[in-house]
This record gives sequence, structure tokens and C-alpha cells, in this order.
Amino acid sequence: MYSLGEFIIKNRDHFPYSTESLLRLFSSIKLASKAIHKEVNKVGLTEELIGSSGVTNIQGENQQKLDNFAHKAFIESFKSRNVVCGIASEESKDFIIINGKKENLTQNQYIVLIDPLDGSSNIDVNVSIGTIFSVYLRKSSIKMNLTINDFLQKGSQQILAGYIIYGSSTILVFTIGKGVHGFTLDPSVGIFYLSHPNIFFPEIGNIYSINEGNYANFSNGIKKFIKYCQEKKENRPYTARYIGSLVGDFHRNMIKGGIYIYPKTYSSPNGKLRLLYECNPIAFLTEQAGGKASDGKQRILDIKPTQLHQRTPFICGPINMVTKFEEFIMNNNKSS
Ligand code: AHM
Ligand code: MG
Repeated sequence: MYSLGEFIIKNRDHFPYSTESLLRLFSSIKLASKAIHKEVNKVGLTEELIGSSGVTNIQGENQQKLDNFAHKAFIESFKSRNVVCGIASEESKDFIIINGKKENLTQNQYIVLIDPLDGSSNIDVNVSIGTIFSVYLRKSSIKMNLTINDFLQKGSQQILAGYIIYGSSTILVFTIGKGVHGFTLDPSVGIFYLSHPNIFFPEIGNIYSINEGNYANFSNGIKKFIKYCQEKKENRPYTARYIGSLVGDFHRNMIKGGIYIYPKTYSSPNGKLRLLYECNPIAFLTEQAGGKASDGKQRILDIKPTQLHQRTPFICGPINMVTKFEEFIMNNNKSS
């Protein structure tokens, strides 16, 4: 059974940059995720982990205590490994510059965008939550200060993306652009072992995941697509599954075969999910797993970001399901 470290060394030729830097990156990700795993498993035992931190984040959302813990765990962990020069997090309005030691400046080349704890409304009720991360190379010269443009890169420029799901077990799933692989944490020894090599979407899916509570707010194209999913024809009706935790919904759909939809609504014309640290990394994984990720009209990874916390409608899943969704949007253009 391969550990994550062994897997990286064995596959080092697939990563065009230094193997040592990749190992350092993963070392920080593993360290923080193990700390979060430990806290998540204690929720319920202490009031310190439950509920709101009293802070409203840049999204105008109530920050949970564990959101804050996860944010700090990742920042500290990235700082300690001398491999990252800048971080943008869902929990921080501006990007954070990490000033590496002078002798390490050439190796601190990576930009990380992260949602430290996604689906955090599920924390207090023991439902799966996750971390989502996305990694780029810095664009600016190492002699200059980082700029916002180091963070506003198209998703197609990502060199690494992944998530950690804190569910019935803790699993780290990632891509370096050569397939998607999942590693399950054995908590007794603190090691992530390869458990899901080469994950691919099943070609034919039968799950649809959307918050149908927003139905009245959907355009005609989306409403018609939902009716299509429910129709008794061919391999339909599909089964409806929605956790309200992107990582959990995506993980299930990638393994079992299903489409995830967080569309625009009349009240939220840009959708809800954030392009840079939620949609781009999941879109990179989707494509690497043989699927398709779209905003309903265009490829997510081709969108040129203009703001750190920008939102986008997001649809991902097996190619045929997402293409069908896009057809419904196109054919109902006026109202979509
Ligand atoms: P968060 O980043 O504040 O946790 O919000 C993102 C979450 C996603 O995990 C999930 O897919 C979506 O919000 C659910 O939203 P809704 O409750 O509107 O269906
Ligand atoms: Mg989130």
C-alpha cells in the first residue's frame, strides 16, 4: 500500500517542477488536514468547536469557529514549510504574503488559493465537510512584491488542485494534471494511503444534485432540466442527492456518477460558489476525471478572474450530463 509520499516520489516525472517542492507542499497540506481531522472528530465534546466565531467574513457569511481554526492551521502550516509565497483564503478579504527567508526565496514560488473548511453550515450536525485547494506558480518576479495578478490566473494555469473530505473517513484527493488519486488517512498511524487510484466519472450517471429549494428562483432552462432528470425515460428518473457540502456532493458524484449544479438564480445572478478556491480546483479535478465543468455556457477553467472572491454559476459531472444541461440553457436562451 503506497503512502502519499511514496506515491509522489514514484510519480515525480509527472510533475514538471521540483519534487522536493511538491513534497513540501503536500507536507503542509497533510499537517493542516490532520489537525483539522482531529478537531472535526471532537465536535460535540466541547463548546469551543461549535457554532459561530462571532465574525462575519468577506462573503457576508457567519464564520464558524472551525472555519477560523482551519484557516489558521493552513496558513501556519504553509508558512512553516518554505514553499508558498502567497495565500488567498475564503476567510480573508485580502491575499496574505508569506515572506520566506532570503535563502529560500527561489523555492517559495507557489501561490495557494484555499477554502479551508467548505460546507461549514454542516459542522454542528456531523455532516461531511471539506477543504478545497488550488495551486499556481507565481507570475511576478521574485524580486518584486506579489500582486493581485499572481492570484487572478485562469483555472487552466493550475499546477495542482485537490480537496480533503472529512467524512466517514478523511480522504485527500488531488490532481497534478495526470489523473485524480485519493488517499485515505489511517488515523492510527497518521499516514495517508492510496485508496482510490485513477478516479474516473462513470460514463453514465444517474444522480443529480441541486438545491431545489431555490426552484422558484431558477430560469426556465434550469427548471426544464430538473424535469428532464425526473422524467421516466431511458435511464431516468435520476436519483436526487444533495448534502449542501460541495466536497461531499462532488466526491460522491465523481465516484458514483452524477451532475452537481449550483446555478445562477434571479436573486443571485452570479451563483453562490467562488471561482478561485471552490470552482476552479473542482473543475480541474473534474476534467482530470474525464468529466466537464461549466458555468452553463463556458468552460470554468477558461474564465479570466477579475476579483479574488468572485462567484460563478457552477455545473460539473460526466460530459454527457453537463452537455445536456448546457443544451437546456441554450434552448431556453431568452429566459436563462
Ligand atoms: P461555504 O463556503 O460558506 O461553506 O458555502 C459553500 C457551500 C457549498 O459547499 C455547498 O455546495 C453550497 O454552499 C450549498 O449552498 P446552499 O445551502 O445554498 O445549497
Ligand atoms: Mg466554501
